[in-house]
Amino acid sequence: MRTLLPTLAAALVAVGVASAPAAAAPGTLAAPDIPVANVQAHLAQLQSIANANGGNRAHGRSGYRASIDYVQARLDAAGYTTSLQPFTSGGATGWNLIAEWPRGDANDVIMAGGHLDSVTAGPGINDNGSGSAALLEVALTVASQNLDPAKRIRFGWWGAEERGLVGSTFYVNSLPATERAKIKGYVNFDMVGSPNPAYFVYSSSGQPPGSTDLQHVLEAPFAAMGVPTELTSVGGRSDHAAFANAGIPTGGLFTGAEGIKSSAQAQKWGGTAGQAFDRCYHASCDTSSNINVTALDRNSDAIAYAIWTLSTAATPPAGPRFENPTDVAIPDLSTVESPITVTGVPGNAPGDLAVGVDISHTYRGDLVVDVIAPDGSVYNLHNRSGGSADNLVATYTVNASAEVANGTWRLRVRDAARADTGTINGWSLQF
Ligand code: DPN
Ligand code: ZN
Ligand code: CA
Repeated sequence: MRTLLPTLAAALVAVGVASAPAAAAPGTLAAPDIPVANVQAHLAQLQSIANANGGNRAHGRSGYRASIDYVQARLDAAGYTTSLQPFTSGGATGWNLIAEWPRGDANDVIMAGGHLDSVTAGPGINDNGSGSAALLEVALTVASQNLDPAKRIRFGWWGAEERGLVGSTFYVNSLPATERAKIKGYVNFDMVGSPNPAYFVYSSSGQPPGSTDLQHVLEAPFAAMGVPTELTSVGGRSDHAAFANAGIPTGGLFTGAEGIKSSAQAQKWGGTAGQAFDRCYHASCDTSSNINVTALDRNSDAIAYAIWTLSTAATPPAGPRFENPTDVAIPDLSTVESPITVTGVPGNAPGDLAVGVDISHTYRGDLVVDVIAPDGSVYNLHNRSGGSADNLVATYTVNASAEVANGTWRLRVRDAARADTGTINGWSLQF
């Protein structure tokens, strides 16, 4: 049993949340401790389903449909509004299961999801029974606590992830633009009980603006538990990808797949160095015994913390926003600038000035990007990281509280290496 309360205030400051969750009374936890035994009980059900259906829960097989039916029945009984979204892949029908907690602002949606299908080789208990079961138990806890959030909470259990992110891509592509715009963030949970676990949080680097807040909200509970985390770039390997492609902020948790645990990682997390995080990844031995219960427990609690924090936080009142959408070419080996003139903002800039940057470039490791305050003070945003990845589309938080807000701010971009070039598509300052 652990409490997230002592560091809650610090965590909330870290994510820029203005006030504590409305439901938290003094002396109670800000987010419930999810009993891992309940998550394990869902995993046992998924294992039984695989056992009764030829050993797997894969797209197009009876074990997938039985998995959907199990999760949906539990959610329906708890008061969720659920729906199945059918799609076709490889000549077989698959389904996404969408569940909404029918409270909070329907125009302001926080989504959490993970894939429910396994590979055909085995029952897929860590990949991704673990994320599916943790999400289910958190959803049931939202219901049992009768959570009354400011935002609408929507859960997704995706089909056919293992065939190439098919279900989640279908879901996002089916949403009209007005519906997409209502989704303020998506957090993904794919493999959260690996037997030789890492504690990875999806890095916001290269993800849509706003993803940094999600990264922080997923890091905070581990900090409160005293568990070190590492950032990981999961790229297009799981179901957050479709949301990111649509410009929706994304984040997630991951305890590792076929990657090998280093000795430094074994030292801080325990487990076995030189061995895969999950030796049964995509194999027949990904069964109920292929789970590290401590990792499953910590991740389930972290998911609950994120859902509670994201859904109950009042959106902090936004200050004025300024932008310069003018294209500025970035020739090879050159320095260019784009100005924004700020007027009518009294006093100094905030400690969390949000600087949105949208740069197209063929090699972002070439770039040094600074924001320059009206008095000439330089704040570095990006210094040649990211290697051969292209474009730099990100929002940076700058402590600009020493700067007078009014005046001309400049985005300075230096291309410091030969060959690749780009364009500043635009940038913004959110006070
Ligand atoms: N997408 C996972 C799978 O289903 O195989 C593996 C994975 C999950 C990789 C999360 C990276 C991050
Ligand atoms: Zn997976
Ligand atoms: Ca260059």
